[in-house]
Amino acid sequence: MLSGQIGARHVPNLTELEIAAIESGVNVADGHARQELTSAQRKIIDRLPGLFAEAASGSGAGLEWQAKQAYLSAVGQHTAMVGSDVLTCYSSSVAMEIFARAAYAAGIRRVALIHPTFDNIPDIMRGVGMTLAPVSEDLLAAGTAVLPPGTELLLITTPNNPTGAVLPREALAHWARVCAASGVILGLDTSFRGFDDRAQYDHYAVLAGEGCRYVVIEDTGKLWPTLDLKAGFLVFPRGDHLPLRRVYTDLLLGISPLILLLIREFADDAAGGGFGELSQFIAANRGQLRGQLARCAPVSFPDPGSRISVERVCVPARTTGTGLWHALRDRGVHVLPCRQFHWANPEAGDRFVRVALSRPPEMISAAATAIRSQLSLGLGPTRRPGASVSA
Ligand code: EGV
Repeated sequence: MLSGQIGARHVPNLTELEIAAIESGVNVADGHARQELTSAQRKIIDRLPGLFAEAASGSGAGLEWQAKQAYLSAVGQHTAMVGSDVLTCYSSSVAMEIFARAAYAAGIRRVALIHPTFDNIPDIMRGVGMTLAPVSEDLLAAGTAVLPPGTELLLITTPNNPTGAVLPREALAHWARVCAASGVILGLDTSFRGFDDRAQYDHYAVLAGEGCRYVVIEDTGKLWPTLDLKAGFLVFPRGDHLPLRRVYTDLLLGISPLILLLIREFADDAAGGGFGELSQFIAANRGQLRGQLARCAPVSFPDPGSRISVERVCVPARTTGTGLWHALRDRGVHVLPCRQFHWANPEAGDRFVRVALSRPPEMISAAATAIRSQLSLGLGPTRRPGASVSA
């Protein structure tokens, strides 16, 4: 059942590779936020003792409502709190696990899942016993995909990880209509939407308008360098009969009010200009990576429109994503190979590596330098004598 186990040979999942990267060297592997705090964010952190006291004395329910409201409105989801219930989890993966278990308990077995996407989503779904069918992100965005017969849950990551592809409003309305007409539940993982205002139209207004059953996973975890103090929100129509609250309470009573308070503060800052600053920061890192690689290395960028905090790099034909990942790792530079993102067709993912952009600019530059010099090795005559090969 565990997809990481193929016979006796262990194929690591992407998170295992990310953990290895944290230990040492240049880590542009995981998608967590590891850039410096902005000055406005620093001011919030400087108030931590006071925030701790407020969290300790405040009313739990009031604080939770404020945090949800602050975050959801900062990402444009103004009607989310009107017709939905919101359960607060320690991470979006915890929310996904709860969703999967609740869906399984309700008898759901057949899931149509966006392809490619981060491997822990198919792994969590398979882990509870679901059968998966891949649906291409392009056909989902175009609204032209045909759902496999018998689909009971359609699960879409938007913006998608690692491609940054966004499900446009018309496509969301289309899939919500299809789901409403056929009794399919529409699941969305919107963890990266804070980076891209094209994913910040009010999804809940569309979902409610079409009358479909939905479960949305929202996430603060990729946005702010809060040392993984974050929340995943599990959002569903009030009165829906999936046993989400029951599974949730099997696992959690709630999350720390200090985290909720930090989210309220960071979300208010985001709405008041912090998201603008964040997109400029990520765009600058993306420009830096693309610029440094475009000048020297025979690579291309398959996701020109992406605004999320990771960037795919297409490797030259003579190598693979796994090959480049391995060679870079030997130099102490950690990217992610992309095989596992293509969970139904790993070979297709081996054309790419993924570079995290939520890092200090110097780290992006060091990673780009290493990629460039690694790829200039073995190119024969084009290799410049004396070119630096160190990271
Ligand atoms: C990314 C890793 C898991 C995940 C990393 C991620 N955590 N597996 N619970 O947060 O894109 O690097 O999503």
